[in-house]
Amino acid sequence: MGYTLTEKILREHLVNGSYKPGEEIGIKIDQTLTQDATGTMAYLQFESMGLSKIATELSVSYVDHNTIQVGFENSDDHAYLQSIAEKYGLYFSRPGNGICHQVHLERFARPGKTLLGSDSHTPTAGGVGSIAMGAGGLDVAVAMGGGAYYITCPRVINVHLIGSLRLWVTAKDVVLKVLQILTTKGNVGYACEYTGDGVERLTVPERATITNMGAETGVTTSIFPSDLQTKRFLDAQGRGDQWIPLAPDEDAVYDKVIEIDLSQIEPLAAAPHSPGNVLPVHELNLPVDQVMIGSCTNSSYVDLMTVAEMVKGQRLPHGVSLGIAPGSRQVLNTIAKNGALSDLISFGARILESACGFCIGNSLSPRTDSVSVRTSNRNFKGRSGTSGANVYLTSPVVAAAAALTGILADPRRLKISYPVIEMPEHFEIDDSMIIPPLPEGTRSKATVRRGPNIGEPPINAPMSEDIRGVVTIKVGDYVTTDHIMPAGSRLKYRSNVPKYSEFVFEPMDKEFSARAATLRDNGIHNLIVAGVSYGQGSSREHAALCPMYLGVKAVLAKSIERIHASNLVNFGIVPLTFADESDYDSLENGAEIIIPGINNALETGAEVIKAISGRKEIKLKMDLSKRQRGILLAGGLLPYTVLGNNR
Ligand code: MIC
Ligand code: SF4
Repeated sequence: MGYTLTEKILREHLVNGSYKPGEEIGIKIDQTLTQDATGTMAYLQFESMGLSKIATELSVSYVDHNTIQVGFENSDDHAYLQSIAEKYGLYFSRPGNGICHQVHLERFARPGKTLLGSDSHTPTAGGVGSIAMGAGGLDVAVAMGGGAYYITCPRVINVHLIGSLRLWVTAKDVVLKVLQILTTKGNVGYACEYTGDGVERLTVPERATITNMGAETGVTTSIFPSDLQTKRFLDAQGRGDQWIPLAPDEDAVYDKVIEIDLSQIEPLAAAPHSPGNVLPVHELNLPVDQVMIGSCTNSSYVDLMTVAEMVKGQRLPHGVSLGIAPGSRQVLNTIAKNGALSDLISFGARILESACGFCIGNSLSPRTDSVSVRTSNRNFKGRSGTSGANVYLTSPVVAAAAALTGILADPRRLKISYPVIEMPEHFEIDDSMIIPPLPEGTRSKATVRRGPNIGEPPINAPMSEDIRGVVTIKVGDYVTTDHIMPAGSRLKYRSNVPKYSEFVFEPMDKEFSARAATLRDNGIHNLIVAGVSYGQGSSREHAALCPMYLGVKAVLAKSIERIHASNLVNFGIVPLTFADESDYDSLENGAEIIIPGINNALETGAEVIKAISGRKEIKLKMDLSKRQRGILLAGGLLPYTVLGNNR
């Protein structure tokens, strides 16, 4: 039986465990990336491991999330990150150089390599045949130090693409179709591997749109083969020497197969408030207030050129506001030089920095009750910065059509000819905003710059004998990390855990933080009760780190998403799932809970543990590896690693 491409690359990087889907394996990581919103904490954690340099082939620190710089906090973080890069031997991509995933794809991602990033959209690099995964910052810090990264050995879904896309239908519609089929839940522990003749006609930036938003299904990663399209892209980026051909074996066996005929896909949109809420655009016909084009999903050269061609010579309707954030300085400079930027400006677009910006809700929030059409990948309620807004996710051509007409509708009704834009044979290459690592002998002289907003990462105590506490909050299904630990205007506190902790669950329950802190100070443990798919979305480890700081000891949920579950373990919070889901109904806010003998259960490897609430006994599943139990006993991955365990 042949190997899937996922299996081939993972087997080559296997350093712990045996390759059996469903079991935990340790993987050697070749490349890491961080961004500033998760990176500062990751490097603080790296520093506390006491290592003198990074042990990866390549690590890049990007600044793309917090570039608004209102107040000193963001700039202090940037200075800290630059000084860390100087000291430990990282590349540093300066603010203004672009969004981490877009820049990594352009300049660093390589077929056959493993990449771990402290951002959930790291799988973007799967577009060039890399096994690229998102993780919490602490996991990335450990990988930078040479430690393995642990995942559940994935089952592989084969997404078999046949046929060709019709005009006005794009890669974004392909991934929206995948989301319609797979939904945003139930895919934990899987990887998506794309094959079929339809793949051959998709360029690398198109593939990257698909692997990027694959994150919304909850799969560990998504990957395309490395073929002549990959070679064409790497050649155009002046990196042709890094190309190697990679494909699954002819007789590879997959755990699931989905076939999609590209010629049958229509322009689609994800309606509020989930990327999995996918509908054909022609069913919508909605008046639009705002259109935002950009993000790591859709801000490539071809994406923006297509938009520019569509709007050239036209005028933006008075009721619509249009913002455009090119994904990288390479893209921005190219459209500046060829005149397309001027077409966009003349049309009425507001040109934003090459950064995450609007996507993370830290600028251009739409007005209350508005309809905002965005080319990004997440439309969770309130993520745009306006909880009353209705955000629809679409392709750039659907977004441009909405900007032209003020209506979110099928772009084919515009009756204009489709501007076919080719990927250039040579991209403009200028890496002057990427500072390379200093030669090794000069690094130790670099001093780390720490502003007043940057605190030490808090370290948890080892696991107590029993958990004795109360349900401090009970939440429903699909609670995202944006609900647990809001970004937007609160983002600037990422390096200041006590301050950021004041905003845990802010969008759902403003009193949570104060309530939890009081209980913690009185020696009472906090517990979170949740429904299905708890912790969807971002990789932000603050959604575990800050609850840990507030004294949360366990999450009792119907199910928990992959990255968040590992983050909980990394910060000493026990992820538990109900053996009988109906027990969820019996636990109310404020209910007292005792989980006797948790420490012992972790030590002995029990798979089920009993919790007592009043007269009721509740069975909870502990689906944890031996290593994860060790981490929980130590109080988290940092104490566990400092104790010398994670090699
Ligand atoms: C996101 O898109 O939600 C983010 C902001 O990029 C996060 C990372 C973060 O919270 O800093 C992600 O996707 O992991
Ligand atoms: Fe940045 Fe948005 Fe991409 Fe997250 S999803 S990395 S916030 S552009």
